[in-house]
Amino acid sequence: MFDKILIANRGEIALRVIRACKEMGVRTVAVYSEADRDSLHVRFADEIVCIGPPRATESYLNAPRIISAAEVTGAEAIHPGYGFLAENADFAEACESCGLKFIGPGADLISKMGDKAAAREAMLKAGVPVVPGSLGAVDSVEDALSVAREIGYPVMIKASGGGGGKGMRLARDDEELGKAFEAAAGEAEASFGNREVYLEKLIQAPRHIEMQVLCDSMGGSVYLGERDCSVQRKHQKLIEEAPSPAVDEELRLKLGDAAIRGAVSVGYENAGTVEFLMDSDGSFYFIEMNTRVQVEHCVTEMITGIDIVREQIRIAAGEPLSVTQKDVTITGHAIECRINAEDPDRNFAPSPGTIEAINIPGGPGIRVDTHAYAQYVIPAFYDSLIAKLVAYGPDRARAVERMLRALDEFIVEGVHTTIPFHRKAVESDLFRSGNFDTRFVDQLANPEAPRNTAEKKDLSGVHT
Ligand code: MV4
Repeated sequence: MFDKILIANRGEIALRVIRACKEMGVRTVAVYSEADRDSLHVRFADEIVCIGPPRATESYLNAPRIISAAEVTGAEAIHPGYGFLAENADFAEACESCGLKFIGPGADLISKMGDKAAAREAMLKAGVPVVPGSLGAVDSVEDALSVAREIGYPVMIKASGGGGGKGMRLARDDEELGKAFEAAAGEAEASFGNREVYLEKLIQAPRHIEMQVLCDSMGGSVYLGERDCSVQRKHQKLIEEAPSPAVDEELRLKLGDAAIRGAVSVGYENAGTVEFLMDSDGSFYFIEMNTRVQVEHCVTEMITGIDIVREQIRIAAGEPLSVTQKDVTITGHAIECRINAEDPDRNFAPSPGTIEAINIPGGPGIRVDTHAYAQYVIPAFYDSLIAKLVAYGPDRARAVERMLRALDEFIVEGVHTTIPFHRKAVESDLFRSGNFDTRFVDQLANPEAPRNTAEKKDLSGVHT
């Protein structure tokens, strides 16, 4: 096991990694920018290194400064958290070439799964269901047109270097495809330095279902159940839950088998998330694989009792997984609300500033992962997440009740937050029914809008 780990991140996830390290007797090094001098991850780390001014490119995105901090403190491994350099293959490569263990999959896997067209192709070859579309990238409008005619419109054009909704375009006919192709390739070139695009048939009103996997360095691999992340706004997840109200035991076995088959076939190591789109008849299709611990990993931890960050560190240290598949059981239901310093009444505009007062919820079944405290100054330089409020109950209905009770207790003064949005969302009949898809946020805002799908069965009671 490592003696000392450097956490190349900030905020709640840096604190989360420090917590796992402390429980394992591993010493911690926090890196921080001048804007985070008073942040909690700095307070609770064993050693701290200021790596630069607030701008991320001068601090949390600056690989040489992070690696230098590891060298001067004698850290043996680096945990990247999520965001920043967590899925940057060059950073992973740089760590390894400096004799530092990167806590995550190897650089080659990061770049392979980071190329969304190559990831698709690898999953297809592994027998994982993928969205009907092009085998890999499409290299001309003619190629795109022939694929579109084969799979049928409407189609999605996606950037190989994109992911998470970045660089996606819809085309409903040949004319739109011709225009969208050039625009998508141009935007991909500008955004990702890679103009490659691929095609997928549009899955109408999908649910966003993702499967958590853990693979160690000696062939051990498990899936920890799915998360339903359909409540998202502009590709930013707002509410996640585990298990999904739309997944029963039979479907969970299929999703888990597909996720493991895909992970093993690409030689995956460490924690990973296999993302699927699921349509209303329960068919599911691979879209992406994320090679990092995700913001929403907490809901999976609550229903399985497995510490995902602890497993990541164990795997990186060459130790076997603590569990085999037969040890993984799903008990109860967990829901996570992302509390962002944003103003839902002003189009979720960021609302940085000083937290004048804060009351953090507690009591039965409540977990709050946060770096916020009274008088903490939320910087404007980074993402707006200030807390993850997780409510756990023996079933979904109880988890909903608890979440509403906890949201009432969660008081933050001095900045706007998404708490009012979450209260409105979770108490809605649509959310309580469990019978929604990625159109949820729009439907919540426009309840009268026609829902152009046949009324589906109430899923609030679905429980495995
Ligand atoms: C799709 C899709 C429908 N059909 N792909 C990919 C990244 C993820 N964050 C959103 N993605 C989607 N990919 C095909 N072939 C629907 C989504 C999607 C979505 C798209 C637009 C607006 C909001 C969305 C929310 C979840 C999923």
